Amino acid sequence: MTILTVEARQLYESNGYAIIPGGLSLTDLAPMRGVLQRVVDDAAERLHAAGDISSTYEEVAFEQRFPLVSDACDGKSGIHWEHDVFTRELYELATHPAILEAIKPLLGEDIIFNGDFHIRPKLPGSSYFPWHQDSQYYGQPTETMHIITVWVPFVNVHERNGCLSMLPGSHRWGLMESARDEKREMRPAVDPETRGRQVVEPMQAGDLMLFHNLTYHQSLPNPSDGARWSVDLRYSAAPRKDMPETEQEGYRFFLDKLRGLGFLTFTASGANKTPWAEVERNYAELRESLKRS
Ligand SMILES: O=C(O)CCC(=O)C(=O)O
Repeated sequence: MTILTVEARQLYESNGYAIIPGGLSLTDLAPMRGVLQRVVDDAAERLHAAGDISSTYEEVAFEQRFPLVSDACDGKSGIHWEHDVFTRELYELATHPAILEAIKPLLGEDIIFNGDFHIRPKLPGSSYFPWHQDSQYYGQPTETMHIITVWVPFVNVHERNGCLSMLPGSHRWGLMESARDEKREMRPAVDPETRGRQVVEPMQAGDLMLFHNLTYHQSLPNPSDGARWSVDLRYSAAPRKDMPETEQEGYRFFLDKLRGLGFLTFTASGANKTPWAEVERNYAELRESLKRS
């Protein structure tokens, strides 16, 4: 069982992030990789049957196939990553004991999965995902919360295919001013590199990157010929009545916002862990109620 070593915990606390090498094995990743392959396969079959692409590229390797499909249909694959992969496999990954044991020392025994997760096939030719603190996207009331992103690469990531780059210690700067650009991506009002020195973080498939909601991070361009596949999963301590009022306010604001965006929060650990059957039912109800509203 992977646990957060004393050293990794100290790194998380001083830098605002830590990597756990080999936190998940390739066997652990296989079911979710299978879902991603299935989603790409279904899209390729559908687009091919509609005459939108001339090949399904089924012989092509995992990293190269989606870029080819996406290119052939001008990026209109019709895949909604966050919804099409909300499966039992995703649930099993999000509640994997290795991940929960890694974050328990930082969040406590009772953890919620916030529900907002992102599958990111960063395509060849993609540029930087710009510097940001996640709370700039979540909203100001979340500044007082502790939200951990667990970023997991499905392939090896490095400087030549868009790995993450971090600004150590930036989680102590508070929430910095930012505004959205024309692509709806946050841009910092002041370049954070004027205040800190970035550390580029190559990782192997299955390594876990844990980072704080105020830690500045970006991802590098991807000049390779393969997609950089990753998932980011987000967690908080289950809200408690003895938390400071500002933090409780952050939870109310944030969990409401996530729900409105169609993300289902559920208890990921402890005696009240939500079983998959209930998660599946609640998710279907949430999607249905959003469709009606
Ligand atoms: O995966 C990426 O390219 C960016 C990830 C990121 O910014 C995040 O998970 O908050």
